[in-house]
Amino acid sequence: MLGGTTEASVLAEALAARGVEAVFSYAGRTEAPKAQPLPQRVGGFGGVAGLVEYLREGRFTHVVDATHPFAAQMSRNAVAACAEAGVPLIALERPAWQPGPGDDWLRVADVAGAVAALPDRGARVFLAIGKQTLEPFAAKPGNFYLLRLVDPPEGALPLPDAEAVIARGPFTVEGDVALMRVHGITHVVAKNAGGAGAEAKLVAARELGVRVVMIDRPALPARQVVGEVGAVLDWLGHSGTVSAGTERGV
Ligand code: 3Y8
Ligand code: NAP
Repeated sequence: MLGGTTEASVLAEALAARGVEAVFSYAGRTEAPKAQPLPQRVGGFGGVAGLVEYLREGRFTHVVDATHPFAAQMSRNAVAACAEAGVPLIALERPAWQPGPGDDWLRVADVAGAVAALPDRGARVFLAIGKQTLEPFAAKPGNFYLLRLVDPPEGALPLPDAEAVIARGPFTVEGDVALMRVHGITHVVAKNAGGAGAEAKLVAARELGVRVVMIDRPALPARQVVGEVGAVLDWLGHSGTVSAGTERGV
């Protein structure tokens, strides 16, 4: 299984409890990823060809893509590699967030759209989008940026007026309200990740009347998608049964 999300961790627990032979795969984006109750591998496969080879060598019978909705390259590679290797693929994905009453959202298509949507200067922006897509915001150096990163940044931040908090989710509403209040945040930039692990900042923004610039998910190729761990277990043929895993799910 391709992991790295809350849902992936829940699925890993369910597979381990049922004795399903499976391997949990991390990209290696963070220094100390959360331990899983399954054998783990860390690092890229080496593109589609590398994943095809890995699937064949490991004689995997199923692949579960439980990566993040913005891990678009991994998901695209999984579709191509599973088709080439003839291994069935299912994606476990949480629904996108929808704005509710009291929300002040501006939806944009991508990171460039998020930069364009911000004031040219004087805003105090909570960039809760990790560290991989920070550079584009240097186009608007006149704003203050509060970054939230999983690991301490190596070297200087790419933004002149910025501060980083080092924290790994899941986050709480009271924690995010306090964080945004103490920094006088006027805008939140978020990826439409869905799920509960990153939702706190949206509730906090609603309570504080702060504008949210919401980045829509990237388009992904057609594949079977389910929203619940139970549906993955049914697909694997393990719903409710504990069997000595003769099959290997990834
Ligand atoms: C390496 C594994 C679990 C999974 C927990 C979820 C919840 C907490 C919220 C904010 C938003 C952000 C970021 C975020 C969240 C969960 C989940 C989720 C967002 C870990 C993890 C890995 C990563 C990679 C990391 C990215 C970054 C994105 C931070 C582990 C903790 C912003 C996404 O420093 C970096 O390079 C970080 C890179 C990809 C996005 C980016 O572009 O920078 N996730 N996050 C996985 C791997 O190596 O394969 O270290 O334990 C997992 C989790 N992060 O099991 O409890 O399920 O979404 N992750 C976003 O949503 O915008 C933080 O701050 O409010
Ligand atoms: P990405 O841009 O879609 O993928 C880039 C490359 O990283 C892939 O082509 C693959 O390398 C490798 N990779 C990605 N996920 C992998 C995995 N689970 N196991 C093995 N290799 C993986 O990926 P990303 O957005 O950087 O996300 C990386 C990880 O962080 C994923 O596990 C994802 O679930 C997690 N995550 C991402 C976000 C986010 O906002 N993007 C949020 C929360 C968690 P090769 O081509 O060499 O195989």
